[in-house]
Amino acid sequence: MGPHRARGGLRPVENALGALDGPALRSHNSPMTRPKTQVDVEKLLAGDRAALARAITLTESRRADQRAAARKLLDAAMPHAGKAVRVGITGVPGVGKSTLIDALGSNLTANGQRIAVLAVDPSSTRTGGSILGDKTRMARLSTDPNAFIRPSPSSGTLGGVAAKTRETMFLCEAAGFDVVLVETVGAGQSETAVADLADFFLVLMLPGAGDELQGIKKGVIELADLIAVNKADGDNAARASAAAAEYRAALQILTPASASWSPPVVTVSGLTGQGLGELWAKVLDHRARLTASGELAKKRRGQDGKWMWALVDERLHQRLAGDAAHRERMRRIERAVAEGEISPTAGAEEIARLVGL
Ligand SMILES: Nc1nc2c(ncn2[C@@H]2O[C@H](COP(=O)(O)OP(=O)(O)O)[C@@H](O)[C@H]2O)c(=O)[nH]1
Ligand SMILES: [Mg+2]
Repeated sequence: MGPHRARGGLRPVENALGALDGPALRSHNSPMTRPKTQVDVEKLLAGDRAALARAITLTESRRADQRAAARKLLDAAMPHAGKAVRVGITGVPGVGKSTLIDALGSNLTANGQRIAVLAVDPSSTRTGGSILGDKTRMARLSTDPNAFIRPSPSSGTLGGVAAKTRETMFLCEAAGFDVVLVETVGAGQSETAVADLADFFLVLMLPGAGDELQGIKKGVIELADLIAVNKADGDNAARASAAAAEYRAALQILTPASASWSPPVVTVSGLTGQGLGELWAKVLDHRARLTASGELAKKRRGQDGKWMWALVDERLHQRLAGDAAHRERMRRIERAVAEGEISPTAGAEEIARLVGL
């Protein structure tokens, strides 16, 4: 994409910059004097990847002054966000998410689109970070000038990580990315968090499913806008079709979340690329239907409300956990509750009092 792709109805960049008074965000400093976290908004909006990367780093900062600068930056970026197709992708580790994203994303960039890939993995501090592994699984996209790959922040509460991912998504959109793919591990609550920031939620399954739905909780099936049985290649092809039939039956007993969309089940192979064209056609069909019915706009507004509360939760959490004395006090309260010395209600009361609630 050219750096000055036209976007209809935008505020002039000068106005956006005008909203960003303050030393941390001035755009005229020479690179020599510019602090690492300073963001050139004009470059960000023109799609500059280095500016985008710096902007994301700024939003992930925990320093109070940088948090304030990050909020200003987001305010400037938000009017330019909102146009991307947002797809969340989940499935158990090993189901082939990264491989599929690499293939699907490469098809899309070959079509002239710019793709951002984000990851939500609140456990990555414990596992040592999976994104390096993911980058090797996304060999094509990681060297594609029209793709941008970014791991989730490596720590924080799930709500906080998801809130940061959401901010990252908005920044990518402001930088002109057409599609944002968010990968999450099929564990814990992260699927719900990702479903809450996506327009379309894609659940990947393995062939040879069986009734137990492979450790994926039934609640996740209910979130799916599409189930794709992956690895439908070679010897697996027949088993994949059988699994797809099972999931179709499982979905039939659920009431679809939308009157204009019944989640389909398809078979795909991220390895061979089989079925990926049909899969993307479904994403676009879903988009067209929910746009026409007004449901997409409504869904996004609902997500904004949840985002706001996630931000509030995160700030409260940081207020509590950011203070060593508070941390020690909370550990003691927790122990006292666990040992039955005080009631959970009394413990919560004491913790709330620490932040003046
Ligand atoms: N046969 C086959 N293997 C695949 C396919 N997609 C991924 N794999 C393999 O499955 C393993 C896990 O893939 P990966 O994309 O890292 O899964 P993730 O953990 O869900 O991101 C790797 O060894 C891949 O080569 C596929 O479509 N067909
Ligand atoms: Mg992966």
